[in-house]
This record gives sequence, structure tokens and C-alpha cells, in this order.
Amino acid sequence: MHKNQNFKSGYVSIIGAPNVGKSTLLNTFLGQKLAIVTPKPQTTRNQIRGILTTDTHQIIFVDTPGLMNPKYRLQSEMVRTAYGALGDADVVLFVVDVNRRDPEIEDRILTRLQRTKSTAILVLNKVDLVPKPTLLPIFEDYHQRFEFAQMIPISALTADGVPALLEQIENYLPLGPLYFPEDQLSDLPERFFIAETVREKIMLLTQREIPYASAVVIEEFEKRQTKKSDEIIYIRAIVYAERQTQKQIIIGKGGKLVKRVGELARTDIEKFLDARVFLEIYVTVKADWRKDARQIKELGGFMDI
Ligand SMILES: Nc1nc2c(ncn2[C@@H]2O[C@H](COP(=O)(O)OP(=O)(O)OP(=O)(O)O)[C@@H](O)[C@H]2O)c(=O)[nH]1
Ligand SMILES: [Mg+2]
Repeated sequence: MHKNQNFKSGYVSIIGAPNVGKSTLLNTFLGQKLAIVTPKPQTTRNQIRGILTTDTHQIIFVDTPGLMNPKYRLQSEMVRTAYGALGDADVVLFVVDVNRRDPEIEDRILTRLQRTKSTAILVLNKVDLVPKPTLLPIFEDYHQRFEFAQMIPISALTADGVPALLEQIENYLPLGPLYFPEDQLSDLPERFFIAETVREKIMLLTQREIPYASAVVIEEFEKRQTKKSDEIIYIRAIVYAERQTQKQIIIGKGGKLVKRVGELARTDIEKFLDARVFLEIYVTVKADWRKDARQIKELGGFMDI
């Protein structure tokens, strides 16, 4: 399967504060929606690996949870998970939002970067939101604080600058084998992405604490034949809330909200699986699951996959 002796491959970790556009960037690199994206911070809870293979290289991108000051157990697990992606990275993309900077978190991340051997590239994201001249002092500032291999302005949303960034990443990749079959998009199971899709819709349709107190587990995922012997994929998702009141809000009046979650999620899942889907969603309560290490593993589930 080795294409030629100049073939390059490696791990590229995407880190940064919450909401800076890390998951959007992963999706733009892949040209496909893999990681969920919402306007709310702390959307991503796990390492999301996406594989990009061309004739000359294979890159395993690792999207991570936003780095923050953790206030409860789930958040400390998210931070641990994010820093965990620094270890084996050949290249680290440190993503910042040029429109909204967070000096305290950035300082902490730079201190961590000092200790890694990986090539560090500064990615100035969301340049579509600011006038060009405002970028110059930002470049200057980072230049003083850390020796980045490159500093590259992009818009993950419009893909502006992303091809140039990809070219730089390729430059810093080591020679290496094809780690995964060339048509493989991720090494994570389909169930994970299905649960994430349902969680994305809940995050989008609910407010305040509910987006953060919700978790989704896929209990059943099975191919079935309908009476007309068409094939349909039957999926049962369980949504966990921390309180009875949250559960009621997620269900909504007459089941209206959960129905909408189901409709939106099903459309995305059908696209993702390229199949017809029957999606059933149950909502249940698991009090304070975000504070309990074992439950975080079960419901947030995938911390170590
Ligand atoms: N205007 C603009 N918006 C962007 C850009 N990149 C991302 N966004 C928006 O920023 C918000 C957060 O994007 P995400 O990709 O979820 O950010 P993230 O860094 O993965 O966030 P966490 O998972 O919470 O750490 C979403 O509303 C995106 O649409 C960009 O280049 N320009
Ligand atoms: Mg994210």
C-alpha cells in the first residue's frame, strides 16, 4: 500500500481555548462534517480524530476540547484529554480567535507548548470578522511570546488560508507509512458520531446549563428489514440530564423539543451513514453525572478512545 518512498504521515493536534473554531477547522481540512460545531463554548468533549489521505501524505488530525480553567470533574477530564493530544503530535496547531482573545488561557497553553518537541504553528482564525490591519499587532504580540514555526491567518468558516496552512503542515510532517486505509475518515466508531450528532442538536436547541449537563449514549444500532424488505438502520439514543427539570425541558411541551432534536439529528445521521435511519430518543436523569468519574466514563464515554 506504500505509495512512494517520499510519502509523509503523522499526527497533527488542534488545540486552543473554547470556541476558537478548532472543530470547524477539522471539518474544513476533511471537506466533510465530522466534529460537531455550535456557537456555544465547550462543545467538544473528546479527542476527535479525522484522517486526510492524498497521494503524497496521510495526516491524522486530532481535534480536542477547548482549554479552560476546570470547575468540575467533566471539565478537568476535558482539559486532560486536550493536553493528552500534545504527546504524540508531530505538529501542533495552536488556534486563536483574532476577534476574541483570552490571554490567561493562552499563556497557560504557551507554557505547555514550551515543553513539547512538536512543531508549533500559530493559527489566527476568524480573520473574516476583523479588518486586515488589526492582524499586524496580533502577529507581533505572539511573535514576542513564542517561537512558532509559522503564524498563519485563516478563516476556518470560509476556508480562506486553509490550503496555505495545509501546505505548511505537509512541510513539517515526517516521512512515514500509510497508517490507515486511504478511504478511512476516522478511527472512531460510527456510534460515537451518531451520539455526538444528537448532542449537537440538544446543545443548539437548549440554553443555560442544559447543553453542558447533557450526555448521549447510543444503546442500540441495528440494521433491520422493513415489511417491504427495505433496509433501515434502527438507532436508540438515550439522553442523560442531571435534573428532572432539565429532562422536562429537553422533552418539551408534548414532546415537541425532543421531536425536533430527533428530526434534525436523523437528517444528519442519514447523510453520514448514507442510509435510511429510524431514530428513537429517550430522555432520562442521572443526577450530577458530571462530577462522577465513573459516570463521566460511561456517559461521556469515550474519554480514552
Ligand atoms: N466568523 C467565523 N466563525 C467561525 C470561524 N470558525 C469557527 N467559527 C464559529 O465559531 C463557533 C465555534 O466553532 P467550533 O468549531 O465549535 O469551535 P471549537 O474551538 O471547536 O469550540 P469547543 O469545541 O467548544 O472548544 C461556531 O459558531 C463556528 O461557526 C471562522 O473562521 N469565522
Ligand atoms: Mg470543538
